[in-house]
Amino acid sequence: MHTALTIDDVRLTPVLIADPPLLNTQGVHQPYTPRLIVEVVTHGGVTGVGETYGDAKYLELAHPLAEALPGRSITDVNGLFGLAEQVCGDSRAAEDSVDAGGLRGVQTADKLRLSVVSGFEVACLDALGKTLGLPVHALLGGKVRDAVDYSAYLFYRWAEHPAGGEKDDWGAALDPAGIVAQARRLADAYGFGSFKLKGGVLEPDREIAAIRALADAFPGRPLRLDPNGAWSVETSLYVAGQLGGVLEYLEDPAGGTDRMAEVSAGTDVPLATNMCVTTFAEIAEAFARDAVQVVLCDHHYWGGLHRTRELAAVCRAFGVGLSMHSNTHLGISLAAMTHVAATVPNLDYACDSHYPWQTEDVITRRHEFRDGRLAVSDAPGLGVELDHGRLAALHRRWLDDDGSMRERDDAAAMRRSDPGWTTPATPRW
Ligand code: GKR
Ligand code: MG
Repeated sequence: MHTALTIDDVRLTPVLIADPPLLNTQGVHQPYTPRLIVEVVTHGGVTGVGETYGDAKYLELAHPLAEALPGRSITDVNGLFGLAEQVCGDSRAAEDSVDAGGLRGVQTADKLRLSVVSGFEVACLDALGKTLGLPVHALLGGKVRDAVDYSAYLFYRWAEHPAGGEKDDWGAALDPAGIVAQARRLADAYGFGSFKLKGGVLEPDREIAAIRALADAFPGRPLRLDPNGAWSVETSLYVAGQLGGVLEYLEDPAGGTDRMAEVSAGTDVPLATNMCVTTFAEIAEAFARDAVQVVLCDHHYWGGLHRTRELAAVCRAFGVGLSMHSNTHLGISLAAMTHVAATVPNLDYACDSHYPWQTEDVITRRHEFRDGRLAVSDAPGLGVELDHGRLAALHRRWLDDDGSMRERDDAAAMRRSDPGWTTPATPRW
C-alpha cells in the first residue's frame, strides 16, 4: 500500500565541481571533482536530497540501489543496508588497496557500499523531515547544541591548475608565510578559531616550521597536522617531539594500526585518524592497542547519520575523542554534517570542512560560517533547497567531460604537470 512516505522515484545526478589545486601526499586535487546528488521523491510529493562521492565505482553501486527503492518507505533507513548488500553486489573497484583519491584508508567493498548508502540515507531523512515538518536533527534525537564549530582547513597549494580549471585569488601557499596568510584570510572571512594543515606534502621539517609559524601567529589556538600516513614511525615520533605542546592532535602521522600504535606508545601528543579506523571492524584492535585517541567520523563512509551516532557512542564508551573528517563536498553534505554533529554530545573538536574551498554549489543559499561556526537549521529536513539550474549546469559539465575528471585521482592530476610523478610509497619520509 502506498502512503505519503512511500518512495515513488529516485533521481541520481552526477556532477563535476570546481576544486582548487590543493596538494596532499598523493598529488594535487584535479580541477574538477565528481560528486553524486541523490533525490528521493515520495508519493506525498516531497523530494529529499543527499550527496556522496561521484566516481564511477560509486555510481555503479548507486544505480541498482536507486532502482530498488521505489515502493519502500523513507522511514526504513535501516533497511537500506541489507537492500544495498542484495542489489549492489561488490564494486569492481573494491579491493584491499589504499584509496587512491580519498586518503581514507583501505578501500573495501563494504566501505564503498556504505558511502553510497549514506547519500540515500540522508535523502530519506531529508524527505522524512520535510514530510513531518521536522529538522533532521530532531529525527536523530534532537540537537544538543545550536551551532557547530568548524576548523579552517589549510592546504599547501599552487596559485592555479597547470592547465584548465577555474581560477581564484588565493595565490600559492608553499611555505610557512603562505600558510599563515591563508590561515589569516580564512580566520578573517569566517572566524575560524582552530586550524588544520594538510601535511605529507613537503619535508617534515618544513611542515613543522609551518605549524610553528601558525602557533606564533595564532597563540593558543588549536592546531592540527595531517600527513595522511606519509611518515615512518621514527619520523612521526620526531615530529611529535618537535611539536609536543603545540598540536591539539596529530592526525594519521603513520599509516595503519600497527604503526599508529607504535607512535602512540612513544608520544603524549594525541593521535587522530580517518585512515586506520574507518569501519566498525577496525575499532576493536585500534582501541585495544591505544593506537588512536581521536577518531574522525565521516557520515559518508561510516554509512550515514545514524551510523555516525553509533560510532560516537562507541568512542564515548571507550573514552576516545571524536572529531569530523571532510573531503571535497557541497552544501547538502555540509548540512548533513552539521545536523549530525549537532546531536552528538561528545563531538569534542571543531569539525573539518573543505567547504570554503568550494565556490560552486547545488543549493539555493550557501552556508555561511560565522565565528567559525554554522548555526544548526531548525527548518524541515536538512534545511537546504536544491538549485535545479546549478545542478543541471554542473551535470552538464560531467556529461561534457572527456572522462578525465570523472574519477578523482590526485596522482593523475599531479602527472599532468609532472609526468614522472607516481603515488609515493609510504612511508614517504
Ligand atoms: O582532500 O586532499 C584532500 C584530503 O587529504 C582528503 O582527501 C582527506 O581525506 O581531508 C582528508 C583527511 O583528513 O585525511
Ligand atoms: Mg585525515
